[in-house]
Amino acid sequence: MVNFLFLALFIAITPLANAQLHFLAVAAGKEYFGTATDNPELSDSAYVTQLSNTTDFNQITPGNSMKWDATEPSRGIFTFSGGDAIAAQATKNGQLVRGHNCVWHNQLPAWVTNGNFDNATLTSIVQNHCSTLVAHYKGKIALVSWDVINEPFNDDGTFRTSVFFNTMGTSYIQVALNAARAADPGAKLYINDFNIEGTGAKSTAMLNLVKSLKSSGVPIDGVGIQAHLIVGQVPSTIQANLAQFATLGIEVAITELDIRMTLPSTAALLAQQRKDYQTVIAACKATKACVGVTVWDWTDKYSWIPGTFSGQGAACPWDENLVKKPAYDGIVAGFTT
Ligand code: 9MR
Repeated sequence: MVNFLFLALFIAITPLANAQLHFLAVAAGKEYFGTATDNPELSDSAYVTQLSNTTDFNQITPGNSMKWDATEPSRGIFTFSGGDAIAAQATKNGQLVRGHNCVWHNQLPAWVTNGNFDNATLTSIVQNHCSTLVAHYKGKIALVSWDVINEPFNDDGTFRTSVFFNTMGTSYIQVALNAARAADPGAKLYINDFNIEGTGAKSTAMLNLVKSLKSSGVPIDGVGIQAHLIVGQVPSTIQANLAQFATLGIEVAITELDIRMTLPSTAALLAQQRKDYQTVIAACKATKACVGVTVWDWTDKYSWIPGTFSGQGAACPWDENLVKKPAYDGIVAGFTT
């Protein structure tokens, strides 16, 4: 109660320009506002200062260091040093963590991709990987959720081919979810994907997958909506789409938000980006089941976008010099209006 009064007072006296994203998220009924981060960035002290500003970020997601290539580089040999460094950062700051991720077609060691395992062997490999990874962090960090399955669909809503799908069919999904549940019964288990922000074939496929998992008694607590978006192209159905997921009795989260543009950035593009951030945040705010929002790093200095989409960038709410952009005010407006 005292905390709540303090928070209410803080928000009341905080001018918009200094508004704090986590406090505003909580005032809007959410559990967290957070950001991705990555191990190489932790040696940048100016970066770490803002990463540790828990009035903006009370949640972090490791961008890479809990993935399969980092955590089980050889079969049965687990290395948690990178993930543990992010976990230690979160614990030091009192921040929540989203675990990311157990099973993904990308960033796999060659021994998994090229192992030619049969169904039974790969099943036990997936089981062992998920249970060892999830068990390692159980009780060590303030975990909000695990992305147990990452990016299972193609954009047309068909299942993505991968070593897992090709060998095990869709059973890899339930194998991973069951293993994660057994390893940490308290962790919320998510399936996470991109291009499911608006209604459409891929979002429908995700809805159908969740329905079928639930009807078979497979544990599933949430859907992560990545939201790697493009300035001026936020789907107009985003709020309706979030509402559809909510009707399944699960939670949703915006897990990897960034909104890219073709460079150079202009005042007009930054103004549109501000609106776009506001639209996404407002959709989460309006959806009770939407528990939080994570940006896929907070500064353009460490964004993945320019390295993947040539000529594009400026996708984050802070610029390369760690200065807030209009997008920051868009997030504030999304939570407060
Ligand atoms: O941010 C991550 C980047 O540093 C890696 O190079 C990349 C490799 O695939 O993965 C990025 O994170 C991805 C996330 O794990 C899943 N959704 C898409 C993200 C951007 O590619």
